[in-house]
Amino acid sequence: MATKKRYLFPADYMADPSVHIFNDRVYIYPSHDWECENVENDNGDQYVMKDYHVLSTDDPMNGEVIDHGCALKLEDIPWAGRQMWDNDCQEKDGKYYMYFPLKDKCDIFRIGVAVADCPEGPFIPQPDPIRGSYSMDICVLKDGEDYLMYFGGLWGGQLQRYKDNKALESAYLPEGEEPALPSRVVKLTDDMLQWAEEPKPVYVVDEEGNPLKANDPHRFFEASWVHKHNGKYYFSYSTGDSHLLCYAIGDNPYGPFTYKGVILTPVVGWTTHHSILEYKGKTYLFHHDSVPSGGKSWLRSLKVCELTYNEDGTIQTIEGIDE
Ligand code: FUB
Repeated sequence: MATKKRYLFPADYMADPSVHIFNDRVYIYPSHDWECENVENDNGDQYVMKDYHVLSTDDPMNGEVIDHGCALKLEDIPWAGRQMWDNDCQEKDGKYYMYFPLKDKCDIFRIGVAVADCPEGPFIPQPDPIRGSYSMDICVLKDGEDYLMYFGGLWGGQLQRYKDNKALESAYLPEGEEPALPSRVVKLTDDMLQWAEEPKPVYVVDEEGNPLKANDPHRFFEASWVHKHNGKYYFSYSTGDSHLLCYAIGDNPYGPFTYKGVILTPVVGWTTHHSILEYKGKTYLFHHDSVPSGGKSWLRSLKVCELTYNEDGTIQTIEGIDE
């Protein structure tokens, strides 16, 4: 049977939803797509986002979706160059911390933090990005007392420009049978404003414990998301140029995570990006596609559907294209 899906916010083009429950409501932190004149390229120059809105609802499939308005914009960020891509938000001690990737004035992705008193913002940016930060596509997991940031993405996401958290003289993207480039995970400091340690690679391995290879269509590309289910950690991600959302399961938030399968087959549009949330006894997949814009990959629309686990904890694959 086809999975019932809903376009969450037909009034505007938004993408890359990061979703959390705050004060018993579902808060959605998307990126905000804009029309652009640029030619589409592998650097993602067509993704010209320059602000963030926050949305919320108390019923993802049927309820009203409220747009709380602009929560943070490019011109308010002192170090801003261009392109506010996928953000995430977490709460600690009554404050809300938005983490966002943005290219600085030298066109290098850094990760910024902005702080608010309520989940809908407005968010006030820190004067500088997180020290030593790089790349994009952020997810922050609250794990007990710890807050763990996952980040990184290939091609336009610039992850191939770094090794052991240092910039390379020349970018290096593994090929063929070489191990795929992994996402990164790092603990945040108690004040939520910096990294508390050196980021570590997040390995996705096969059933024998070998890292997935660069030529595997199921390897990590971007859009890390981590959620917990029945005591296990689920690391899910986009495979970029093979256009899948995949997942892997582990016993530890730092991994390794054992590859398990495909969550969502390709959608209309180049990118696929998501989050997974359990709310009021149901599990939801939030994602985007480019159907409403007639396939323009840089004008995406937010979507939601229910996600179903099998008894063994694996996830049933959802079709990305509706009949
Ligand atoms: O929205 C810009 C970029 O496109 C995101 O950072 C990627 O995950 C992809 O969705």
